[in-house]
Amino acid sequence: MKHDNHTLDAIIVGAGFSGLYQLYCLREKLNHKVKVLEAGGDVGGTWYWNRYPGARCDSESHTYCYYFDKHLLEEWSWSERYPGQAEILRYLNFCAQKLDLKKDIRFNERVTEAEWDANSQLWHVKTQTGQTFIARFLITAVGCLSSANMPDIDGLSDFKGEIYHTGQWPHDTVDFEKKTIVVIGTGSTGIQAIPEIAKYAKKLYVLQRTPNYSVPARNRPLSRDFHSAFIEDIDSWRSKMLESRHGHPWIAPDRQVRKTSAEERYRIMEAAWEHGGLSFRESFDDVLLDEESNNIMSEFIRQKIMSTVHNVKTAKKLLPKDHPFGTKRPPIDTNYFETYNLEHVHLIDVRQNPIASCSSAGIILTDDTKIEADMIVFATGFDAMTGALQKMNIKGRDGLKLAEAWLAGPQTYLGLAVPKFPNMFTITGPGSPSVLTNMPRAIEQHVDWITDLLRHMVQRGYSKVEAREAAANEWTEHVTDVANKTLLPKANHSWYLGANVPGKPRVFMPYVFGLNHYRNHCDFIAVSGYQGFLITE
Ligand code: NA7
Repeated sequence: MKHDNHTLDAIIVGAGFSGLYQLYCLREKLNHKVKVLEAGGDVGGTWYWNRYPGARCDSESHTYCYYFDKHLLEEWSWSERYPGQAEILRYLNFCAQKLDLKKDIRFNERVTEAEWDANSQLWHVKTQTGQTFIARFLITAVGCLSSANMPDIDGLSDFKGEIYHTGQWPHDTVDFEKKTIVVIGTGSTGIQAIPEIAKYAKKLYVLQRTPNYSVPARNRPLSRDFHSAFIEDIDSWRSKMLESRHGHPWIAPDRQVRKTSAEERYRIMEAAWEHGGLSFRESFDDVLLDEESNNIMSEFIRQKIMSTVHNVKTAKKLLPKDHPFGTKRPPIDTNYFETYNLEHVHLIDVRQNPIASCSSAGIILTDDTKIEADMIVFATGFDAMTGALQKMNIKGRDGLKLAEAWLAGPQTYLGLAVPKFPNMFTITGPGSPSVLTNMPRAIEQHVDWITDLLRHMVQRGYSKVEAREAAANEWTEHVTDVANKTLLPKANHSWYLGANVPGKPRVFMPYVFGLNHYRNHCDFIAVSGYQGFLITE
């Protein structure tokens, strides 16, 4: 593509798993001139920001990594079954160094505005430091869970102690020793952080709004032998992941909870519980489709909670009852429920007795209970999937703001492109399988697909591509339809639905039908000449 020296072929926003791989593909495969703009001070994305104690990936290490380059797989060996935050960060730095990526990344460069210029047919991208970058393509690689959700609590600014959000954790050590700490939130993050904070705190108050299901992770060290066996068998691991709906190396057997005898299903659940991890849900294939089946599995977990937590009143408070298991992102944990057996850990139900305000000394509940604290940790999640995109003030054709285009919920074609936003791609955007998968598999699929499309354009002398409105409408309707065939939209406060952020439209955002089916569909779209896209010179 022809343009002057200052104009880039592409700007990629974000230097996490997606941005790094997209940079590599465009530079090495298409010889494109590319810059990555990254708000953080280094590579890592999610793993750069989420440094809270206990931060760990729920996908297994040897699957939560790039598969596009055999050397990267061979040369890196993971130390534990699930990778901790620091190890993932080291891994991404290793990849960035091996592939010589950092020279094309501008760190501490937060995008504040991106506008499509119809005359030049280029994107003008402004950053917080006052720089403007110009490029033919804008590719967002901002992650699905990167815009922190901070509740608006009256008087919070009066609080004299320390305040942290898990998604914006400081780089300096946070000292919990001898402190009274309040943790708000019991999603995946809270469930990881609470046992770790409890190890050091003098007193820990957990403010729980919705009790959550959680399955033991059963983390453990990985041996050199494991790594050697894995390397021998990479192709089989890869194909298992590609065949699966979630990009994990396991596939739910053709087996339904309801149709399995009580004795047999108990045996299966017990074995899956002992094995630990996200595959627990996959031990039957109807858990997210059939209410009765789901309830049997949910009840199994409730019994586990009752038998783990010694204090019956506390155990009952921890029982999830208002949503079916798996309809909110299911956490996996290390000693989460066991932590409530510690004398200095107190569980407070803020659904029954909500947070009213904050004073200089701590939290005040609606019934006027005062919880004095030295520190408040918000594990309150994210404005998921759309938050980070909308914060960038992206303007497409005729000055249309992305936030306006998505007023009633995100509208995308394949989760990859948005009508009226030409030459823009959203890696793992709303409407794609993304957060329902083992992310690196979804990311590699998106990046490969975008790269192929750009190659197709270069080869034919095209310079502009835009999703057609009708195709995006049809896709968005399809995303909703397939979600409605499952139990997933039944969780009232799920971030999948945007229901955790006040005022956000309730639309089920990720694509439920499975990464395997999604990949086939995207391949079909490519082979058919990029149906649903308008591609022009
Ligand atoms: P989540 O899963 O959105 O969890 C946030 C938690 O914070 C959840 O328990 C919320 O309760 C609670 N919350 C949010 N706002 C409030 C207020 N105002 N008062 C009390 N409690 C509140 O975020 P995570 O960071 O744990 O996990 C996000 C994803 O990261 C995770 O699913 C993995 O994919 C990785 P609620 O359930 O809404 O009642």
